[in-house]
Amino acid sequence: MREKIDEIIEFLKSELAEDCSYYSGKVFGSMSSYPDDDVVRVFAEFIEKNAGDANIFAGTAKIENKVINLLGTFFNNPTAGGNCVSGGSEANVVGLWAARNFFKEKKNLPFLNEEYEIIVPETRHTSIAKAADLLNLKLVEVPVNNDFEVEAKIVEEKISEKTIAIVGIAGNTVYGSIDNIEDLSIIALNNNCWLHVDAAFGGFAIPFLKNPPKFDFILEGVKSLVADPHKNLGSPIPNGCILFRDLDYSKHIIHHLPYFSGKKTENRTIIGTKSGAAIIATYYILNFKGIDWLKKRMKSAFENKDYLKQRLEELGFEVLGKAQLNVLAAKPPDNIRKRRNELFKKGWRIGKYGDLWRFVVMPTIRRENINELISVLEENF
Ligand code: 0PR
Repeated sequence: MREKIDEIIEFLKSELAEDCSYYSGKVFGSMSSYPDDDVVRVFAEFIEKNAGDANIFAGTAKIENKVINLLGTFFNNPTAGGNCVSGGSEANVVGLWAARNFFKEKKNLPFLNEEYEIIVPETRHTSIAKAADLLNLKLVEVPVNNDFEVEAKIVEEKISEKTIAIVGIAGNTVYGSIDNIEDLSIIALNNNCWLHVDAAFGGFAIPFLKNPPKFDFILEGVKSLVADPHKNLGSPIPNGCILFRDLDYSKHIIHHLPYFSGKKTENRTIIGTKSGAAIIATYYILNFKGIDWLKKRMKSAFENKDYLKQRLEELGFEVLGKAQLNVLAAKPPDNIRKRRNELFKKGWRIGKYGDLWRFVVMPTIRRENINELISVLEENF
């Protein structure tokens, strides 16, 4: 049997041959990476855990709560409540679902559901548009400035009695920009509005910038925040987190699974069955590898981002925005732009958004990977 499974694994590998691998160091177009070996070990050890049922996996449920508590403290609110979910997309939907239902609890709403609005930067992630679609809300998109940060003044102008929530992005998918969450928080407070922060990518990066802007629960207006351990924190996929200033903010999305084997039937997420192993691996990282480990990891990612930026600029790329986080959006020079297909065929994966190339410098990217990329870009230069 053992030989048989070895054989089958080789066969599966051959079936997967056309996949790229994060281990190759050639993937610059993705916010995911490979987890450290010790994290893989923890993940594999606890592979059977289903964090979707706290009656069967009571210990796993406690660890999920510990993860939320640790993250609450990390994001300046030790009493935050929330859940681990499948990723940033689900976390955004859950956050905005809670915001909508919280709003709908106000009696005698004069409009139809589909007339209510969420005000978002035009550069929002697709999952915010999915949330609006699923929740039957109108997406009101606000332009961004030259640094790809939302124009807060326009956000305020757009607020009306139909506004359910404002969304701010702390770590933009394409530009790495960080909206002025401090301004958005004041606007939200002044207008009695829910502020949802999408820090899926930036949550574990922004705190390690030299002069980090405020973006989390330290700002009173922030009611919900998304941060994805399966991005910069290096957790195995799937793990995103949705945090609420207070767990009570999510009480209007509670559904029950009454046929469960014990008393814990409450659910505040979209998915039911979910990977306990990923949550336990996240707990391992936060509690045992620790914040200093994360700090070092992000320091290296930022240094490599600065290095890549310099090398790209030497080649004639125009890097846009403040380029603070480990994502670079850059206009390639014509001679390089033409070589995209060739790069793709050689296994390089670089994001593309209109005429921009997008480089995500995940913490697992090493200096030699950048050097190799640059030398390929320099070929026939
Ligand atoms: N919010 C922001 C700001 C994001 O950048 C992303 C994902 C999400 C929410 C949604 O997160 P999940 O993908 O966990 O649901 N950003 C990446 C992107 O769209 C996701 C990704 C990762 C896509 C790796 C491709 C890939 O290879 O680029």
